[in-house]
Amino acid sequence: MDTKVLSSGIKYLTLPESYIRPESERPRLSEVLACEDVPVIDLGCEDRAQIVQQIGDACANFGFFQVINHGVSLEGVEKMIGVASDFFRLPVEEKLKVYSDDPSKTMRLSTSFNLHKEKVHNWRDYLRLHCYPLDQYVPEWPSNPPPFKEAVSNYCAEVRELGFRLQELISESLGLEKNYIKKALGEQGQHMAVNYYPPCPEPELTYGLPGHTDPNALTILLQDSQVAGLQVLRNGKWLAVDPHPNAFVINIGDQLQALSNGRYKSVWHRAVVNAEKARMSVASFLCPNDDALISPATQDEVGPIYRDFTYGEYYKKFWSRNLDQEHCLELFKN
Ligand SMILES: O=C(O)CCC(=O)C(=O)O
Repeated sequence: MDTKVLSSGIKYLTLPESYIRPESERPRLSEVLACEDVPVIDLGCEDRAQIVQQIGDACANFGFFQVINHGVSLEGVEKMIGVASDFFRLPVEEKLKVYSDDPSKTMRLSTSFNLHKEKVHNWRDYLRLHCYPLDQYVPEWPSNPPPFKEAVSNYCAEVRELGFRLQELISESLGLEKNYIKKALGEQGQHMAVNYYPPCPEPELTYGLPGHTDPNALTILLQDSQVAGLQVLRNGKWLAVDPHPNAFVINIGDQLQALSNGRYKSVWHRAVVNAEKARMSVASFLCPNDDALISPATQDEVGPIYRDFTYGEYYKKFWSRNLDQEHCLELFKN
């Protein structure tokens, strides 16, 4: 390959060798079914107890759900998508000004997942941004396209509010006081991955992102409204989560699985690619403070499943590995 990113303008007629998964690890797209009972929770509903109940059920049984009437403005979402698309349309030389494959960088355009740790690459470019506190990180964000910084900052602030609202509802659904999760996670960080999956010549042989769970607390995912690609694992089967109009997909991350002592599931999900169309998604991650001690919030007969750890320790471990390895949380089991 002669450029560092996939979104270089080069058209690939066959899949380069370094992206081809061994037979046993391929996505088997024809076997994937539609996820028909994906919970869609209306946050505009006046019956809070009902919302709490729905969220608790979704977290325990699915590890993810979608939300509508979530309070993030349509204008904010449209501007976010607009600047993200414009960024990936820039000439490759311009994009490469912010390229790095060093995961410790707080702003970078990169490709695949963790280039130096993985054996097979993934058909994805992504712009990864640290987003909180905004005044610390915005100055280093791309200034091309020109409206990027303003549109993304506004979006980040709105999504952060939604995340906190969800954490309150999740706390209540665990029988905890409303502010429990927010207090336990300390001053939370916020990261964003703007994912761009170009059309892929052989989607059966590779992934945009292979199956993984998110290492953070909560993920708020804006899916491409036109092109499907997100799949979740449920009862051993991969199910396609088609975009729902004006909804966000909410994923429970590893930290809420640990904090709930395994009651809530950090959902396995993956992104597949397709031959005709490029796909974008914008994942916003709420991350505990590095010093936050993650320990079970609730007592139950099984005793603590995981040892106590700080988020800083967990995050370092996560990025030292490849996505395809055993679940990172397994390494913290008692
Ligand atoms: O593109 C998607 O739908 C999933 C993205 C994702 O899982 C991630 O960024 O961690």
